[in-house]
Formats: sequence, structure tokens, C-alpha cells
Amino acid sequence: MSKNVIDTPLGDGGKLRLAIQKSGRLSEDSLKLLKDCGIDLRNVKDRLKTEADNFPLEIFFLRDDDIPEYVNDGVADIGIVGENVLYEKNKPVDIVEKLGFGKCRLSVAIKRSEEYSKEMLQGKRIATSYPVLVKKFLDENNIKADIHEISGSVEIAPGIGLADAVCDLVSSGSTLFMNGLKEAETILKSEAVLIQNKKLSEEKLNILNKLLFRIQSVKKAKNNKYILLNAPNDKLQEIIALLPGMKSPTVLPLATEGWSSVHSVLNENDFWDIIEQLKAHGAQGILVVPIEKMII
Ligand code: PRT
Ligand code: ZN
Repeated sequence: MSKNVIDTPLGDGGKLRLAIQKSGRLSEDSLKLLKDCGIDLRNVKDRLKTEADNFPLEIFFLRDDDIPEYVNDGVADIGIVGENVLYEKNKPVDIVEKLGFGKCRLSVAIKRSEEYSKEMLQGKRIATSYPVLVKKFLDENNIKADIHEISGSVEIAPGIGLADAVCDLVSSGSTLFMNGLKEAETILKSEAVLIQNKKLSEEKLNILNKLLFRIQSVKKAKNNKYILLNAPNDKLQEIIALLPGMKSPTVLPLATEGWSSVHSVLNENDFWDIIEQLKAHGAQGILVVPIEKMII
């Protein structure tokens, strides 16, 4: 897409302008995040921009590669982009929040038949769409190699004799595998981040803070589960000790004598560990429920 399309000054009426990827791997999750934040967008199909009905936000749909520059230029106030693109473009914008989706790695990959060591890259040809990040990696490791910048299908380069190694994004690793390559070394771990222009007006910063508060509530909710269980009263103290809760667990008597119902919130990371201990301590009828928003 030509960058000139939205280069003209926009009468934004004090709304915060958010740039997201128009169509690609980050698009759906970016729109879902806004929806989870309770922000309703008008008609998002085939549009260059749209706005929210119930929040002072305007959305621009762009190629991900252009987002850091648009945010730095102030055409957009904030943006959602992968760290890989952000560091490659190297624009002086601030990261406001990691968003937990679009996770991938930028990795060096070599032919499956070869043994990897950093030194083997000396004097070799490396195909990549990330020349800036690859050069930084090579410089830091005192490796002199030839960087071949290509914009897509990097993984086919060794097979057609264009390069000896590649440096590309990997998530499952199946693309590398299908092309006879193996992941040898990760040079960057990446996820989608919310970025902001460094010079936002106070009015826009206020809107951004409101948006950020919602995003953080959605993220916390995703990482936590609501748990309800029945506990025999003689084991209640041990069971409560296992459950952190927001302040402390809620305990209510059951109609059956000698039993209580315990309600609490559990972090995803500790989840299975704690469930096993709860069962071992006599907890029964354990229910786990997703949380939609979590305001602490
Ligand atoms: O059109 P536009 O320029 O906006 O999009 P794009 O084609 O440049 O980017 P797109 O939509 O492919 O990716 C957008 C962002 O998603 C990337 O910048 C990353 O931040 C993130 N992301 C997460 C990924 C992947 N995972 C990923 N697996 N981007 C690309 N890939 C590709 C990779 O390049 C390789 O071709 O998927 C293939 C590898 O996947 P596996 O699962 O086989 O390893
Ligand atoms: Zn792109």
C-alpha cells in the first residue's frame, strides 16, 4: 500500500489515533483486543480508517512495516506492531505495553544436514527480511557475512542456491522443516506491543491511560481463572492456605453440614499445581470459570 494514502493532515477532533495491521497475523488479535476492551468499531471491512462508537478512538489500517514510522511522524498517536518490525525499523517511539499475542522468534536457520556454530556463518550469505537486526547480531559476534535482503519466502533461499543460511521469523518451525532447514539460534523473541508517539498532548495521554487501564484489565483476566470448590470444614484452613484470592478467598457454608464452598482467583501459571494439591487436601466439585475483566 502506498504510504501517501493517509499522509494528509487529519482532523482528528481530539480522538486518539491507533494504527493496526490491515490484514495479516496481527489484525484479528488487535481487533479482538479492542472488542475485549469494550470498544465497538464501525464497519471494519475493507476500510482505511474507522472510528469507535463508544470511545474517543480512530483506527487506521496499515501495513505493519509502516506503523512505527506513522507513529513516530505523529500521523498516528499509537500503534500495535510486532517487536521484530519495531526494532528493525528503529524509530524513536515508546513501548507502552506488551500485548501477549503475535509471539514468534527471529532465528538463524541452516540446512538440516549441517552442524551449527556461530563461526560457521563467517563469510557466508544470509538471506533475511531483517537486515538491521541481522547486522547487529553479526557485529556483536564479530562475524563478517554477506546479508541478502529479500522481502518474502526467505526460507527457499538456501534451496535455490541464493544463500547458505537464513534469518527469519519462526513460530511452529514447520516452514523451516518443510524447506529442509533447522532453527539454529534465536536472535530476538518477539510479541505484539502497543507503541506511542513521544510527544502526545495531555488530552491524548489521558485517553491512552484509559485505554491502557482497559488493556491491562483484559490481560490480567486472561491470566487468571475464577475457581469454586467444596471443602470439608476440617480441611478448610489447609485449603484456604493454598488459594491466594484477590484479597483472600470467600468461604460460604454449604447446606450439607460440615462442608463449605470456597471461591477464589488463580493465576494460570500456578493453576495445575494448585488444583492437584487442592484435590489431595480433600477439595471436591472444583469448578474453573474464565474471568472477563479483572480490576484490582
Ligand atoms: O502486509 P503486511 O506487511 O502488513 O504483513 P506481513 O506479511 O509483513 O506480516 P504478517 O502478517 O505475516 O506478520 C505480522 C507479524 O506477525 C510479524 O511481524 C510478527 O510480529 C508476527 N508473527 C508471529 C509472525 C509469525 N508469528 C510467523 N510465523 N510473522 C510471520 N510468521 C511467518 C514467518 O515469516 C514464516 O514464513 O510464518 C512462517 C513461519 O511460521 P511457522 O509456524 O511455520 O514457524
Ligand atoms: Zn509487513
